Amino acid sequence: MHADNHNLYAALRAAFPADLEATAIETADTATPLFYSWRDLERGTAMLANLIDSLALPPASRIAVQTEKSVEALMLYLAVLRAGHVFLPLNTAYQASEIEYFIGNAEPAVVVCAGKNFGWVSKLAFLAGTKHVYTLNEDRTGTLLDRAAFQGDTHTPAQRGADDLAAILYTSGTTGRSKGAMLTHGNLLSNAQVLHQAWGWQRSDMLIHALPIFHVHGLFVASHGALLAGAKMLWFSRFEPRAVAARLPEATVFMGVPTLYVRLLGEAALTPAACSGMRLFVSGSAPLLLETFKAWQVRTGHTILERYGMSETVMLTSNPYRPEAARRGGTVGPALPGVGVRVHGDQGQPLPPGDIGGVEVRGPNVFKGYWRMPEKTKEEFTADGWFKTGDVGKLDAQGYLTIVGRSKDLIISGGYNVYPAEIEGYVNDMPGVAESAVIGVPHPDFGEAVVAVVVPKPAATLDGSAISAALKQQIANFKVPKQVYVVDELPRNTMGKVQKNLLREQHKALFLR
Ligand code: MLC
Ligand code: AMP
Repeated sequence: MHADNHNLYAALRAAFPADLEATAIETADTATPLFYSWRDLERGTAMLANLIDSLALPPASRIAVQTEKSVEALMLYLAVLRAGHVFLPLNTAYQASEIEYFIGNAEPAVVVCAGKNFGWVSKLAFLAGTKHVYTLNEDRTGTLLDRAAFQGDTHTPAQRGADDLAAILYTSGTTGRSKGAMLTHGNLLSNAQVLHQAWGWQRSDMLIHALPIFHVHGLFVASHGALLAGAKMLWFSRFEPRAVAARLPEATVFMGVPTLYVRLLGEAALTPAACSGMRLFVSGSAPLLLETFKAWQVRTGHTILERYGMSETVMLTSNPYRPEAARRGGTVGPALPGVGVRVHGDQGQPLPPGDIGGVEVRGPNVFKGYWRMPEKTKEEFTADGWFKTGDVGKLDAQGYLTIVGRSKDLIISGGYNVYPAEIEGYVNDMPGVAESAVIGVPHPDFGEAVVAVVVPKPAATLDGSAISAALKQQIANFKVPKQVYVVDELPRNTMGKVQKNLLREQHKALFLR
């Protein structure tokens, strides 16, 4: 590798252990376990990168991927980095109208999808001008690997600068439409290196990887952590609490959204003995209830380390790794080294410790901007260059951050983001609907659950379950409201604005009874 090549793959490759025959990834839920050595990763990603090179794509082409989780899907991500293009992961739950938007907006040169979806995905992609559509299935079949099989198994990582794009992650959208957060090789590598130090990653670690790989948590925080340490991963294609609990005795690190911890607590096999080899449990992507934090300590003898981040910034804060006693439940810890975190008031004024305001951040991890939205990007940064997270919080005298809420209208359900405006858009388009309000209410498993409150047009009759059923045909399943209420009118303030806080209060006990 050239000394000034900032290609993230090259940095990860440099961390592989000397013994390339050692196991890098073991699958936990394939029919029989599969063992991928470090050499397999090196060769497999070389073949995929050579296939991508053979397409002679324009620089920084987007490669959009909607496939089930597999080691080959992870290799595809690494191969896109290696070839110097831009990885665009898509949630497997997304349906046609959602995929149509992402493909139309990102204009990917290549789309990779599950074989079962090839018909509709390829149609959308070809209509949007995409030239290449491949398939990749969970069982390692599909045209992508068929084609890569003819490629050479050595490849020199493309020369990339720290500021060159590595990935686009679609996120947020207060107006109902997602924005593509552009992350660079430098953003991802700097954050991976900081976490490597902060969490004491070692070659002897074994990470249980049970998160999806289309979001920051599973794709970057977890995978980069293990790869940059040259540590082994035990790979679950989906989270099954019983199966994960059974493998805890072999592991040293686990990462999850709070729902994963809540579900693991339901397993009798979760005991101090099962966790005796563990050195680190990390939680993030949504608030970890103090109740879960404490229950975990009692059941396992371990203190969960909660950290905070987002698609636009990767990781921002983390509770301390050492000493374990310095991890404080209900807080997300101090800023990571090199990251700036401050809390400002409505008028942009700095606030003293303890006061609640908007969380603003800066650092080498902060993204380059929203894809093709320079105006939106500008709005989200302060005049002095800090990114406005949309989270509301407070810092204490020791610099620990507590997230107390969000100024953005966002629901986080089981670690997935749901934008009320997007769901309201679909509901409002249905026949007989005058207007709607979508809110998040407390849920024992998902943290928050999506609920819709809908007003019919005069003389129209609406049925809540029919609205849910219709939404299920249109949008990702986790976005579909768990409950739909039909009401005569929505509560409004004197300015005519819908008072969602009153609706949230009214329905707060819905799932807690
Ligand atoms: C599944 N369902 C959900 C849901 N996941 N409902 C609400 N919220 C969710 N998150 C519903 C489905 O709609 C379906 O309902 C039923 O549950 C079964 O679907 P499933 O796919 O079989 O569910 P399951 O496998 O149990 O998934 C639950 C889960 C999953 C918690 C394992 O949601 C998950 O992996 N969450 C992690 C998300 C994540 O990685 N976030 C990181 C974002 S990164 P029906 O009615 O259709 O049958 C980020 C930055 C940072 O935020 O800081 O990390
Ligand atoms: P995403 O857009 O999926 O990257 O989601 C990022 C958002 O998740 C942040 O802006 C926060 O609102 C939320 N988040 C992530 N980690 C935590 C945490 N530990 N506690 C509370 N909220 C969190």
